[in-house]
Amino acid sequence: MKRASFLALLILVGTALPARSQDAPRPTQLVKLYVPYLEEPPEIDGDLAEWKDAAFTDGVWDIYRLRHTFWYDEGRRNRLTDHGNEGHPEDDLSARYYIAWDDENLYLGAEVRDNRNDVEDPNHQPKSWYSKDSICWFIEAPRDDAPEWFGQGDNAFCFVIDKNRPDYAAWWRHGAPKQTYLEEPIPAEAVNYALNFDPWGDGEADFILEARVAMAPTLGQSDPRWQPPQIGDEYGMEIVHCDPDGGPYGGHFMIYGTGDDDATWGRMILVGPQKPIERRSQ
Ligand SMILES: [Ca+2]
Ligand SMILES: [Ca+2]
Ligand SMILES: [Ca+2]
Ligand SMILES: [Ca+2]
Repeated sequence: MKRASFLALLILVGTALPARSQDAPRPTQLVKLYVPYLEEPPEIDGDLAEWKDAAFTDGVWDIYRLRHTFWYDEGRRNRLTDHGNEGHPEDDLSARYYIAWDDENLYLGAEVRDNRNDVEDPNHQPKSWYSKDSICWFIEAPRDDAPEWFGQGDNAFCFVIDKNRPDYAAWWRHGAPKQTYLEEPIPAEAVNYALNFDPWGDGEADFILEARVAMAPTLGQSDPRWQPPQIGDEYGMEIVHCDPDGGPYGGHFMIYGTGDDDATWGRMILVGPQKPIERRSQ
């Protein structure tokens, strides 16, 4: 193939990608995630100890576990990068995620092992959490079966793992009636979050994130059908965890879904309080 036509082909393939991601067959399965009610509001201080046993968590996620999920798409939706100074894949990124709710708030937490903190973004925009170390919870509330791309009811609560806590570090991408992809910081009165770096004393890029997001000023703005939460309500949820580690875009995990199409997000059922797992004495 001549160089010029090869380049033309590359450009064609490149420009076709966004359309392809919308047209791609979506998985025929959805996960169900039973998210418990918290009876005692946690203190947002970067330590999850007081509520992690009462929250939804399904254990450690790393690239090996993701490889065996039905939504896995190697190199595209789920990937890590090697810039020549990265550890083994399991040391590159692994995390436990926590989520719970009460009458007013969603509680979001993560305990993360990362080999490098990277929030430098050469093409920085306030909305570009996806090219910095960040964790983002995609929530549709209430869930419906219509596939939408950040339309009415779709929200992303994104936390950039930056010790300087810039204004854009708690970001809200969302839809609204007849509007899509609205981009703004989470309203200050609707969010509180804490970061605790190197919590286990053996990795400076390791961290704990603890956050509270008020639902009425966020979910309630995105969809007028949203009502104060009740046991049995169904939301949609996906987690996107970005890990550039020195590259422009870099690695990311997508968990419970395949991207911005909210019809692929897991079914998040609001349930009552959960007792901690009891261990037997023998
Ligand atoms: Ca706490
Ligand atoms: Ca990493
Ligand atoms: Ca939808
Ligand atoms: Ca990182």
